[in-house]
Amino acid sequence: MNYTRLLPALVLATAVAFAPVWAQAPPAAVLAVQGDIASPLSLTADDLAKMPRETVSLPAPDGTKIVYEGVTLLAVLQKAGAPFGKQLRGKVLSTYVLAKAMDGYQVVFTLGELDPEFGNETILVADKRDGKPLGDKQGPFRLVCPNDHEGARSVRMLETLEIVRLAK
Ligand SMILES: Nc1nc2c(c(=O)[nH]1)N[C@H]1C(S)=C(S)[C@@H](COP(=O)(O)O)O[C@H]1N2
Ligand SMILES: [Mo]
Repeated sequence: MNYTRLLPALVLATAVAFAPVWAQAPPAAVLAVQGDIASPLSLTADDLAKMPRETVSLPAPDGTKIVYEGVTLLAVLQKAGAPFGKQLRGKVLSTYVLAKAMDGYQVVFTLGELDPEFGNETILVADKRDGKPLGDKQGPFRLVCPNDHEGARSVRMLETLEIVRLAK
């Protein structure tokens, strides 16, 4: 047997066998919107890019500004069928959103603080900072709460938004 002559065929066979594995792009990061909700969602950056876009400017420590871009938390939750407007009355007002991050960090928002007829608070689900996608420690998705005086609810590495209806 002449193994030297077999070698090119072996290399080719290996390449063909592994091509599907090498060609596979890493799976796109998703933001899950789940819980007590009509239409649970898995949103990718592409999905967010097609939704109405908003920007929020925050002062940077060096006196310049940071511009975050994304979709409002209200719009994301509305897309998933969360109750707002006339549906957000009575015991439904005890509904909250648990925002969970990849590092286990979690904070809560209420639907009432987001609804335009109540708190009308703009919270952004951001996927860009100064025009660029967010880096590893920040994203790919994060919350930005421009009216909070502290940064602690601006959840970085946002992974899941879980809607919890306390009163059913
Ligand atoms: N996932 C995650 N997000 C987080 C935190 C955290 O520990 N984990 N810390 C919070 C706190 S306390 C602050 S002050 C801000 C700081 O990040 P920033 O300066 O990029 O807003 O992130 C907030 N978001
Ligand atoms: Mo903080």
